[in-house]
Amino acid sequence: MLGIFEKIYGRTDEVAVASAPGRVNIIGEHTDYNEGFVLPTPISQQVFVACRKRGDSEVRLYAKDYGESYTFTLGRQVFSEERRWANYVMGVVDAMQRKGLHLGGVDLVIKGDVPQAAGLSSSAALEVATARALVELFDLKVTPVQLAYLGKSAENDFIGLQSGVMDQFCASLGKLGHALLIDCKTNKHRNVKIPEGYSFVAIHTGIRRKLDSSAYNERVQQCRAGVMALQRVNPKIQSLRDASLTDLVKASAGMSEVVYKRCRHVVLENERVLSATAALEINFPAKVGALMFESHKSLREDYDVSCPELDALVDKAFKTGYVLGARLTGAGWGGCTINLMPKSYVAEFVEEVPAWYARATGLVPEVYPV
Ligand code: NG1
Repeated sequence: MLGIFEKIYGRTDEVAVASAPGRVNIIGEHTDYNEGFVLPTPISQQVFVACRKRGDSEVRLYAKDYGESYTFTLGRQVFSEERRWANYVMGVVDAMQRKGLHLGGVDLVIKGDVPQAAGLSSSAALEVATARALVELFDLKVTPVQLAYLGKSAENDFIGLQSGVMDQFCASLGKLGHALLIDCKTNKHRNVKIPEGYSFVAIHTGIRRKLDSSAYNERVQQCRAGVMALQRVNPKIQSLRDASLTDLVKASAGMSEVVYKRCRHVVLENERVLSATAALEINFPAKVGALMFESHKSLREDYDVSCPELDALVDKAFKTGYVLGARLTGAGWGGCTINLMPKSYVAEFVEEVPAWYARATGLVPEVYPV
């Protein structure tokens, strides 16, 4: 990292370096922006950010993986169509300034190996690594939870995606080898050890998921519509997190069928996250796996965010007989599935499933053991 920094900016004294990992979500999809529960785990791939003060208000960025630069002036950051990666840094700077955190100009380098557009949260890793590096460089007082919310604010207020806090929370507070249970309403969280002898393997469909913000934001709106209908039967409900299946049935006459199905996914997915956490804690991975298959079915049928390639991979995983659970991970519409299996079967999975998928679809899948 310092070698690249020196090559681009000439010196490496007083450089702050920080990193943050990507993540894969074990279970709890589209629950975070409904104040629900999620259970992601960090992956070993990370984004690194190195920066040094400049003494003026220019921010100069260099993205090693693209060989591209971008410069902006503090307080004048504007969304860039050509340098989309730069928006994540600008979004974090924007969020920090709005929080009254005092920054100056910097020279900054980014590099990383988190696969992009794969549902592995390279953007959250970049946001959290950027915020961490700036916090260290300017000696700011920011807690890890606040750091996660700075990243979320970059997404929501600068990029324009109404995403929840799961990815940034996991990038900021996750521990390798552990699942992180996050209560997105209270920010309570705890790391839960993944049982010895079991592995999660992510496999990419080869469909680069353009996080189609309109389809994602449409789901957010549908959930809000559901909450409004639920409030008419139970005014205490603030978000889908507060609703039970009984509330939903009572309120169903006041919502469209599509909204009802979206809400049903979220309400039941929250229950699945808590059950999966308990199952991990009592060392019962087969139960976690069964919940993962259920989650995928619900994402496909009720939330309508799957695609034929994701469904084919989940189906194939089921048919192996040794994969305990599989589901799409991340927002959906392409990207990865996550598969739970005994460690002793990882080699067989990695050999069998991608080759089958390539023959069946003509697409080249990448595999990421977690
Ligand atoms: P991915 O697809 O990994 O970017 C997105 C949201 C999450 C969450 C999931 C669905 C972003 C940056 N993140 O994750 O907050 O809502 O979808 O569970 O949009």
